Amino acid sequence: MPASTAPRVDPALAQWMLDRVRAGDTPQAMLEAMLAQGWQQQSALEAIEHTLQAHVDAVGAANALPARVAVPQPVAANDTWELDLDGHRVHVLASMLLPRVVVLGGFLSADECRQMIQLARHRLAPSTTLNLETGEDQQVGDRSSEGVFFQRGEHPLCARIEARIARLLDWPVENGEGLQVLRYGPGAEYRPHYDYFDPRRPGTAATLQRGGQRVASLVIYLNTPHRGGATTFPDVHLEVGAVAGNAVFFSYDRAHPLTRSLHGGAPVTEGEKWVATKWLRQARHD
Ligand code: PD2
Ligand code: ZN
Repeated sequence: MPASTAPRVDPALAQWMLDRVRAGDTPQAMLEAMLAQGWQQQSALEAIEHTLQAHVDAVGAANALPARVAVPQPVAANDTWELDLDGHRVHVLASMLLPRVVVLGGFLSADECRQMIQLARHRLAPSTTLNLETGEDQQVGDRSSEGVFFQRGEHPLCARIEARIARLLDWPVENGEGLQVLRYGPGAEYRPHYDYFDPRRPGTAATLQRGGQRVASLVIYLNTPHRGGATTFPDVHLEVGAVAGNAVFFSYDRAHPLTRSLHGGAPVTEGEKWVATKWLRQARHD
């Protein structure tokens, strides 16, 4: 019904109708109740139709699938198992389509891993996650690592790794968030979560304005924990072992669980685990 001709329905009346629908009343029963209260038939019918249609529209909008977007893709990961990234040789160890997951061997050298840990070691702070209601960063029990965010290009080693990632994924360096180095001590974990931001939650608006949606993640293992610490994909019962220098790439082409990109960092049961995470955005992230 066009807005200009839509009946104005008192919010309390609309709520009464929705409560009756939820309680199992048919529109006919509702109409009879309204007629008994002295409503004119035509007005009652219009009010019922308008309220129910508005309700159906709201439920539909809340459940609508977010649009599919373009995502990065490791170059030649479908039929080439050895990649030369500007002189650095990387192996594709495993590849899965849904969720899109690619496991890479030798993405960083032992020296690069060591140096990256040294750069981060003295700057660690408890990890946070975004509160989806308020937009604030907050510490939560689901994520018990410590970490540090580097600016893009903050150190020549960061710049070299960022260039390698851009080459691997054919995705602009500028679309990447700065590298985040994380340390998980004994018992620390990152419980299963999605890396994309749910656009329907108010706390995600500000971050979505900076470069759009996250569309892919690359978790690079900087050491090999003694026990535990795999990256897990619970929807498909996949565990990727944390092995120094290796990396796991995964992408999500819409902000929706249908991507099956739910993933977590399993608890470290002995020793410690260091990773560098790179999140890729749709557009330039400043
Ligand atoms: O450290 C991990 O394995 C891990 C698991 C899940 C890291 C992240 N998510 C992340 O940094 O988003
Ligand atoms: Zn994650």
